Amino acid sequence: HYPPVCNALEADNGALRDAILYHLQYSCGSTKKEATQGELARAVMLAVRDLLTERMLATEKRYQQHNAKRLYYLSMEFHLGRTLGNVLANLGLTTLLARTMEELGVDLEEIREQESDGALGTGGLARLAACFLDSLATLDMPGFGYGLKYQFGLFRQELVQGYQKELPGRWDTEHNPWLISRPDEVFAIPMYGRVEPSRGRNNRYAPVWQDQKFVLGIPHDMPIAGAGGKTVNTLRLFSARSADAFDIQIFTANDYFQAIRHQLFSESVSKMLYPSDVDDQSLEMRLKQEYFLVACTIQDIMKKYLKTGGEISNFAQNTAIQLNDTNPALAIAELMRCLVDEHQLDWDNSWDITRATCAYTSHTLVPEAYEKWPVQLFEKVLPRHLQIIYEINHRFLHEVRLRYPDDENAPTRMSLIEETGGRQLNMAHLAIIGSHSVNGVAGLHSQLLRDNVFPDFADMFPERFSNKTNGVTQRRWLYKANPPLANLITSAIGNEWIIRAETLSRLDEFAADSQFQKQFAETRNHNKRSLADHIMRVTGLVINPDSLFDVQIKRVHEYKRQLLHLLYIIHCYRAIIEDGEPPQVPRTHIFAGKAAPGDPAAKLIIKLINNIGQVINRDTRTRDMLKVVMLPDFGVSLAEKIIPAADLSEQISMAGTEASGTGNMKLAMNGALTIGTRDGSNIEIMEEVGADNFFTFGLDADTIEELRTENSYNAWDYYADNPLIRRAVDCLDSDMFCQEEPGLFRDIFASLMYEGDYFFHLADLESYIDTQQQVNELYTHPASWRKKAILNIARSGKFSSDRTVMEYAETIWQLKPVV
Ligand code: DL6
Repeated sequence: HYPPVCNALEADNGALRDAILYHLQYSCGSTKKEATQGELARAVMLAVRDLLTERMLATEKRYQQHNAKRLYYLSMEFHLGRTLGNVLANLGLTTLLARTMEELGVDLEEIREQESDGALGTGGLARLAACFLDSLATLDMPGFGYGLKYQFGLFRQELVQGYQKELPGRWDTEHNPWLISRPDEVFAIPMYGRVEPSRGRNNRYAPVWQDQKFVLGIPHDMPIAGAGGKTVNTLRLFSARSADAFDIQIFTANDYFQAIRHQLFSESVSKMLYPSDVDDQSLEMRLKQEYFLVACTIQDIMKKYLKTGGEISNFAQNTAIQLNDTNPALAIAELMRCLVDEHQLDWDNSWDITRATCAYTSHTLVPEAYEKWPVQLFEKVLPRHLQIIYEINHRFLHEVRLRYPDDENAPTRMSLIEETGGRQLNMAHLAIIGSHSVNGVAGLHSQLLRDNVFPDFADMFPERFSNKTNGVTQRRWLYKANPPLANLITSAIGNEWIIRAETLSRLDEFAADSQFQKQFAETRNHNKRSLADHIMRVTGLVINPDSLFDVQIKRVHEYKRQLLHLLYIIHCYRAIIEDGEPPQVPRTHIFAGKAAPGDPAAKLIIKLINNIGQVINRDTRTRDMLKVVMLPDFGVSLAEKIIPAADLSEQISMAGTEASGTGNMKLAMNGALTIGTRDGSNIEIMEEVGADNFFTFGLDADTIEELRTENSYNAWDYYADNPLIRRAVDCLDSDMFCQEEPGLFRDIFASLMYEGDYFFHLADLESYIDTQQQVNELYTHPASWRKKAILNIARSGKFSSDRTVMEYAETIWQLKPVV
């Protein structure tokens, strides 16, 4: 169903103009003459939202008529980016709106720039969730996102003298034109209090949770349009409101200040995404908000289900819940509570329903990312849920003992309650036990989950474990982000690729075609020049648009090894200034990424990138052979500018640490060649595009694991053996890049040389430098480079999130399109 038709609008383009002017007057209280750019943007978005709302209502009606099974995708994070451009692209309205705006004397681009990125989360799982929503709607599947409407989204990053500074994000959740608030559909969420034993029906043990504090959850719906606009699903975000009326004490005491304090207490639940590693207070807030999300969601799902006449016993046949990592894993305990306490179902039936409904995706191999809650805190906030978790654990450990009678440690290893280092609830264990499916997000990741992270569970429930390699939506990341390339592709193979990415393979036959290559080079030059302009505007730095754009854009974290890339840059710099050896091709190294506010090591790496850039960019000896740029405030919109211009994609995490990566897919889909380790989905990208069209280097995950287990890796060996490595690493011990703050980078030197180089930088550096040399050589042969770049695009079809979502739908959710 692509390209879409915009129905009556195409026939009567005055309709869109009238809708915009209507909203300008009645929603913004302004006139065409007086309106600010912000008001114009709001009016445009509201007019477009009207179109979505009609379709959203029609979609819901269709789902009801078909009594369709629904998927609820629970995630604490959704990283949406800007919505307007995406909706216009998916509805095929871009040209019509541009024309309409022209008639109104307004530049559509400027209007689009007014919108800030919807960044409700930090991790790659947040961006993945947004891609999944796009694919679900495009595939006409009843799949709904459920999350929180944070007042403050992901922080905005500024670079002040090279240091990351965190400022409040710009996404306006209060007056966001895309959100439809539903204050009448409020949910009351209990927390704290205590549980009293009691006897219910048939003298059955029926605990009563009492003296709770209530927080109200207000839903806000964001329409999510699929390509062609036939299906418009929703992302439902909850905000927290005070529930004074529920708190009899406050209500009767009539104490104004107490009431306001209570209001603040309640509303803080959705203020921001709380980190769990800062202090006890934010840990408690984090627990409350994770519970708030799952409790609002389960109440909402149940209400909708019962309203349409559903029988509780058939709940799982009609409902699938996907847990986006462990953050929403409490949904398992909450669904049990709802079935047992509120619907008086017996335990075994409730457990069968819960397990058949829930499925869990893990997105990490970083041990600290697996959530654990101190039992004491959990008991204070969610006393009834603790009882339920104890009961789940009790029954589960009984099964474990029966299954592994000779392994007396199995119950300790698999328990939901960890007894060492303070009693803690292990949420990954809860997620595995309470789900019918557990998946990783790339082949290697899923294998490591089975073999290293959860071997006991994989042994006990082998049928539960599977792999679902991630994907990204080609509609945002190619069609919308890179119009010159998208148009070229369409002119060669038609536009089916927009909804069937596998048809990109038709480009294979154009890879060696000199005319196509020439046009491809033109799109690339155009994009590189646009990015160079942007860099000039933001940083004041002039870069050579004909240089090789070497791009590392992702969260800054030690395991992603921005430091390895920096060591290579230092190596090149010293080769120029000391050996008089200019690189074979001029390069611009482009970095962008945020560090977690509580990660000092990552923050120091950001400072190092900036300082290296400052020294190198000023040094006239490097002329325009070598430049280093750090662009601030990485997010979806910035990625959309950088990716279409990238020549080389750096995916250089230590093997065995990156669960999958999705930036690697976006870059390959846009024709960048990858230099990458055998980690995460790099492995599958290399398999798809062919080893000849991918630069790989470094130790693999097994070797690293082996060296670690034998304790036989010693960074000093590499330091001693290779003078080039020594020369690069020594710079960090000197003040070469920190004249004004002597000794600033010694901690980095120490982490490499005295603290064991946990992420094996030195072990991989030589092979990385050699492989970068192959990159240079290939770049001096433009026809060969372009051929490989085109082959990367042609063979990236597998990495569409449409494929990923179809795999989830078929094998986990049993979800069908409702056309
Ligand atoms: O699955 C999406 C994305 C993966 O591509 C990344 O490799 C992985 O790091 C990321 N994980 C997270 C969660 N937390 N941590 N750490 O965002 O998920």
